[in-house]
Amino acid sequence: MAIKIALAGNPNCGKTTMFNALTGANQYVGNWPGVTVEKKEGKVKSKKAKGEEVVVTDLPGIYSLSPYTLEEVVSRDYVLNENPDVIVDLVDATNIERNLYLTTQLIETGVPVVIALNMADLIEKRGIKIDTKRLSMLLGCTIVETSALKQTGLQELIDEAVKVAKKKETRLPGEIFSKEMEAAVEDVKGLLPDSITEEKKRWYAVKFLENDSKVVEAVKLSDVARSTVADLRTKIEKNHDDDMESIVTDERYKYIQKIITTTVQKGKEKLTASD
Ligand code: BGO
Repeated sequence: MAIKIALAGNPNCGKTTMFNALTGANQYVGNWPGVTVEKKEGKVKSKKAKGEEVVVTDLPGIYSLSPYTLEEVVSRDYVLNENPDVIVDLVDATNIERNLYLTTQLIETGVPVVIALNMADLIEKRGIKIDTKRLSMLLGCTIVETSALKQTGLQELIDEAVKVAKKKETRLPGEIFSKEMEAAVEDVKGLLPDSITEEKKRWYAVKFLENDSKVVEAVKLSDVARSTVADLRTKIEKNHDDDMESIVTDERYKYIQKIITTTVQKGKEKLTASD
């Protein structure tokens, strides 16, 4: 069986450039089943694969794993249901705060993540300083600096992804939310059916708290479990005087802000992507 790498990231993070640089002529283009969203897959080489085939699937560019756009649904269905061995998450180093919003959600799916810190060629030019070692430690995943444009770091990235894929070791994320939210997530995890594997439970628990329509439809809970989730949601929403999705979004950004403060020094304001 081939090693499956899912390439994920925000629009404009350089995913198309990266995919083309990685796969060259070895790619085929189709559509995702049932939708008119383009699906691209390609083969890559890695000595670490020891003869096994390595296939990269380019997921649509997205900002979040919400259920609101076709691209988001296609991406999350692939990550959760098609069992990729590893996610390579492209993070635009010049726009790190926004990009990490998706990263925190990808990590929660339980699929191992390797971060490609892309646009690395612009880091120095823009006077940005990133403590990748510390950032990697805080997020619990390896980070490889890449420039899809200048084609640097690409083989190292694939080798690292294959290494992580072969280890088959999930590193569950540390605490992201406030104590109150984390406690609710733990409670909901305990209510989920066994059909959801242990490593995926956190992602589903957050989605149940958010009342994500597609998840609620796909995963049947008992009446008691459903009303327990609803009670937890109502209590937190009342405490915050806000709706759950906004609370989760706010807390994610607070977490990102906290880790960014100790790992990233921003430089000059944005020049163009090709500088
Ligand atoms: C234009 N470094 C730099 N400097 N730029 C990069 C890198 C990198 O590592 N990776 C990608 N880019 P996409 P999505 C452009 O097209 O791959 C650039 O949406 C331009 N075009 O070249 O399309 C890449 O697939 C005119 O820039 O991203 C592209 O994720 C002026 O980032 C842009 C300036 O890459 C988005 C940039 C006519």
